[in-house]
Amino acid sequence: MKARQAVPQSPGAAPGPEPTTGPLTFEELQLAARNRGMPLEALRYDLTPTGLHHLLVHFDIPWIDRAAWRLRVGGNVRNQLVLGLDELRRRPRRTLAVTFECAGNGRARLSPRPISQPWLNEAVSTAEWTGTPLVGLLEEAGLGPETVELVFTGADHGVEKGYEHDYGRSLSVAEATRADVLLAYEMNGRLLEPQHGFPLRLLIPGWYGMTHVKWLSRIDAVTAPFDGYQQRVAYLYRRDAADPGEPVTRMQPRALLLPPGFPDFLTRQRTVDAGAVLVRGRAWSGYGAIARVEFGVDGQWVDASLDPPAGPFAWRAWSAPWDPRPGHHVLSCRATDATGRCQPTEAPWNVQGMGNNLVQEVEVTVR
Ligand SMILES: Nc1nc2c(c(=O)[nH]1)N[C@H]1C(S)=C(S)[C@@H](COP(=O)(O)O)O[C@H]1N2
Ligand SMILES: [Mo]
Repeated sequence: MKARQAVPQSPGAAPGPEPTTGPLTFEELQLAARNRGMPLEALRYDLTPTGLHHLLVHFDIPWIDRAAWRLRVGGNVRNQLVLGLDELRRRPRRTLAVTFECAGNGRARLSPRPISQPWLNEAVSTAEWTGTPLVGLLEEAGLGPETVELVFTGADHGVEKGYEHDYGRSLSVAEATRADVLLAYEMNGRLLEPQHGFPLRLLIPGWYGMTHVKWLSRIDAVTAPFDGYQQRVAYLYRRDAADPGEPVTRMQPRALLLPPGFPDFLTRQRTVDAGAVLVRGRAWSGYGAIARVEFGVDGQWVDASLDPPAGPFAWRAWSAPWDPRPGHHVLSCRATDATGRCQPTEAPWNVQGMGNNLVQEVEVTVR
């Protein structure tokens, strides 16, 4: 057996590579070739087809034997629970359309660029998730009164910045017992695909992706805040190495537009024929309903029309008419939510490149 002592067992976190303004590194290419975004033309769909849903896997997709797999609920509870997939499927069922985004979406548009999965704008999708509400299971388990958090552990295992661990995240009791938090076993009406967490994942509408723990194997009630790597080190907004940071939680507002016209293979620059077009897109926020979307052409903004909301946790469709004049143009859009949060025109830099909701820009040439 290989010595495991070489790898620290507590999340002290070895320093990672320095941010860079240079070309894409080999490490970023390795990550980008495994993980993928939603092609922006898929903004057409209310529900992203499963094969077009964005994907982010920190380690390897674990192999899980359906018959042998169990979810264990333990820790500070009165009744430990051990449940198979069929038992979970017999419990109360709820389906929700949920938009979620990787917290690193926009990272590659930062300067200098933190070295990790190099997302541009495309790490977002919406699916219909079916599962059983977590709160019912927690009531059955009976949380001990000193419980402060629930820890959710996946079956995947690896090393990150020198710290070896099973992927795990925690939630406060208040957040975990919200009625809309699901243990999901179906995505768009079918059992989860291996890459999306088969057989079970956590789904907490409104939050960035890292909290939706895939390949769920354990839920533990704990009496002290969880200090696993993915909780205490990985998902923080930190201004610099000395900053203890703020946890990354809910999604910042963002609007995206479906690039009009057709692309150049290599540069992705767009060509559009002159003549009126309706530019369409989607907008979402984890803090509140989308209240406004603006559409910009060369820095001139107009209000877009909003479609009726498709549900409390799904992105909202918008559209804006555009009468393109021949020449080169930059199209953009920006969302404001019911809490007044909006998108910046300068990227909000932080050490790990989290939550960069800088407005999208699409370059087009009208002919
Ligand atoms: N167990 C486990 N859960 C995980 C991850 C992971 O690597 N392991 N990645 C997280 C991150 S960072 C994101 S953005 C979402 C991505 O979910 P998707 O691949 O189904 O889109 O899963 C989250 N859940
Ligand atoms: Mo993510």
